[in-house]
Amino acid sequence: MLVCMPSKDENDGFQEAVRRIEIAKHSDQSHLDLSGLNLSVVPESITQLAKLSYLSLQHNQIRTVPDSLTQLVALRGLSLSANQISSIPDFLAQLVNLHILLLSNNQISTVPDCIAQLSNLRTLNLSVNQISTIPDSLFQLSKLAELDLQGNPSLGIPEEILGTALNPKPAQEILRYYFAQREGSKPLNEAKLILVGTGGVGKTSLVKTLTTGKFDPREKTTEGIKISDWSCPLSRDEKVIIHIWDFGGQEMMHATHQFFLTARSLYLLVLSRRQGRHDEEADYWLRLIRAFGGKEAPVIVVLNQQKSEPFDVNRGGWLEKYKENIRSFVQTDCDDNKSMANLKETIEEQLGGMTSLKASFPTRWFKIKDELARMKTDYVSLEDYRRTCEKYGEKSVESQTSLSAYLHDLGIALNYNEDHRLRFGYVLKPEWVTEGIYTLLHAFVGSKGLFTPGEAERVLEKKKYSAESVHFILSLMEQFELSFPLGDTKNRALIPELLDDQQPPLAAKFKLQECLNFGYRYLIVPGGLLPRFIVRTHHLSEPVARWKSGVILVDGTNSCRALIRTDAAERQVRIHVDGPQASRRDLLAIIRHNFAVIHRDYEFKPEELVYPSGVPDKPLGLSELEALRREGDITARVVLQDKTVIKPNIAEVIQSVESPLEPVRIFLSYSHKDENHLNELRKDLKLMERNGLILPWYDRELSAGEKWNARILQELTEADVIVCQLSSDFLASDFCVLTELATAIKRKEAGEAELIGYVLHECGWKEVPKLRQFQILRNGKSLGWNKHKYWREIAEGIQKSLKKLQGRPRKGRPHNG
Ligand SMILES: Nc1nc2c(ncn2[C@@H]2O[C@H](COP(=O)(O)OP(=O)(O)OP(=O)(O)O)[C@@H](O)[C@H]2O)c(=O)[nH]1
Ligand SMILES: [Mg+2]
Repeated sequence: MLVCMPSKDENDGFQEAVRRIEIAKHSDQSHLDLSGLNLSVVPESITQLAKLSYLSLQHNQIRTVPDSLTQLVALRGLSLSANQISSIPDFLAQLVNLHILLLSNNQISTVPDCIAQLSNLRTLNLSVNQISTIPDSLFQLSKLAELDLQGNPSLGIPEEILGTALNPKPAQEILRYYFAQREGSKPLNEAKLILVGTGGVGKTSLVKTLTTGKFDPREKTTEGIKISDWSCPLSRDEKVIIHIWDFGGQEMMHATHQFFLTARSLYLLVLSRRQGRHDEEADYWLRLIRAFGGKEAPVIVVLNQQKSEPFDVNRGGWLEKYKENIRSFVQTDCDDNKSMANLKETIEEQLGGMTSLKASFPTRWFKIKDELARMKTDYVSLEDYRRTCEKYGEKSVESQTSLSAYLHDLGIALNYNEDHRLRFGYVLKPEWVTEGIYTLLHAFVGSKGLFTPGEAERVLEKKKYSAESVHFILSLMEQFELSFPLGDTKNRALIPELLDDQQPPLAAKFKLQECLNFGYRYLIVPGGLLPRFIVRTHHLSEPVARWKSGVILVDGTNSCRALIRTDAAERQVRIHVDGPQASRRDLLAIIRHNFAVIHRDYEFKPEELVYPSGVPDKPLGLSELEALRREGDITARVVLQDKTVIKPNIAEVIQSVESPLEPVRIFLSYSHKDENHLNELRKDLKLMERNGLILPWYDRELSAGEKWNARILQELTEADVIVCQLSSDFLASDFCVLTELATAIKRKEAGEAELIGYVLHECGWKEVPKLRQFQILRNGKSLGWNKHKYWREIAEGIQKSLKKLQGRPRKGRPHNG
């Protein structure tokens, strides 16, 4: 028998391990850390720790997993990461209580079937190994939530599917993708190229010259977005299809562009000398790209029209500021073949480095994609999309969703199915949507954004849009917060982006010194910010009190008024609230809540500004004041125009703008199969949400790649109210019942949260004893034929319960203010 003894230089570590095991044995310790001890063998005495729950052996020199570990029957967590292990032994399956198994940074090439016997496993980390296949049996690990397989290139799973180390994707999603792809796959070889820049810089000319080799000096301005496909050779025998999205540069359309800037795309930011103000230009577009296309969205900066008007920019400065994004600078002229060849080469080079282009696409996904592309209609319903997926063997809803995210980002089939009003889940011809929206934007410039649905139909009828599809486009515009229905007798809607530039005389009547003042300072005021705010708060403003860059809101119940307007030169939005002192903070809370929701879409958060009483022109940074308060400072110092110095009380200034009511946080628990129903409720809760009274959360708000399990649990433990949508699918879902419901009950029993339930349809909910803890709305009556009445009553029921909660200090989470 070969006995492995530690070599001399490992001896210290080995002795230290023996010592720690001895201590653990005598103190009945549940955790033992033997990491970083240079161990190649584990002391045999470890077998005496039968009660040990967690053992770390990471960062050692272990080549073979010792079979002594099988004695540690109580082990829940085992880390063998960063060793030199090349195979996982079958006896590991005996550790049936393992929840966490970490084997990253080893040399493992095969995952044995025995892992599937670890039925309690929640986390399995196999990152940075040499794994080339995964056994089908892993699917049996029904509790597995986190599976880290990064750094195993032979598996061929793209990053988008794997997630990142901080935000891994759900394990089942990774496995589903892997097994689907194993049945046959090939690189996707499609990518999206997006051109942005001010009007007239030469975006369309560049596209045409690149794709056809011909330059037309009489190019016309692009209205909306022009989409074209370009078959581009990456190497001698490899061609990729590039979907080019050429954005019209006119300012009026910038706000709308945001909705079509996507991840997994390559961006060309085009500038020309004539357009001037290059630093600001670049800032504006790069911020927009980062906010919507992702922090690391790749950008090539194209300095165009060099022949007639040569120019350069501060390349070093820009690279410093946008190092994650700017990949290259290229000087071009459409009339100069050499520079165009250079641009083409740079694009090809960048495309070559894009992982999404090389992502291995399961064969069945290709079939689905091709069938969607063959469809003659402009859009299909979510059900039709799912049917097509199923026809080609893609039955898992999660995989269907992953595929649709790809199709959306690539601009092959857009999907906006989060909105319950949108009957058509999938838009197959993106141009059909963009042309519809931009046509309407142009058509209603004259009426300053006012129109009736009938007028919209007539405008789009000329472009062969059916009445039904016009309804779809209008719903999409509402969803994008580009327009809203005025609710008047003519059924008119308004696009605030097209409002008058002039502020009404009413605005000048505000006495700023006497107001409660607040503001936001931006690096650049994003296009469409105020129009979007006007859409969100339209229930508080009159038509005459809205203009393109401002609005006056009136809070009828408290007779407070607020003037909100942008000061583009100062890069600020300024807010002035007038009315009874006691109620000003209520209206300000609504305003701040709505800005906060819009700001969520921007990567760069503005600075919040507060003002000492009576001094509307001396802003102080709110976060700085808070820092000073934490340090114990009592007063701030402000030098006025006439050089006198005032010392406002810091706490008073902060308190004057603090929200008197914290929104009630609601967690919506439901089965994904009933998602359409949940959307009905969300519509009815919308107004309360916009008034800052509630903050609803449901798991569709998880961002791509987020650690879903952890985030759901966090939201659950922070919610003030947990609302359960009861149905047979809800009760059949382990996650809904075992995790969400169980946590909800625990929190209710601890007096931390309120529970509300409503019954979607008869499902035997009375049999579930735990549900007695819930306040069941409508006495448990389920959704009948009168849908509207049902949802109104459910929303009213929730509202009533919330009224009781509002203002009451809430347990279970830190309380501000
Ligand atoms: N000489 C020369 N003219 C150019 C070049 N690029 C564009 N132009 C001219 O500039 C004008 C505007 O070009 P477009 O390609 O339409 O510019 P654009 O950026 O697409 O403009 P929008 O669609 O309005 O945003 C046209 O008259 C082009 O012929 C160039 O590289 N050299
Ligand atoms: Mg153009």
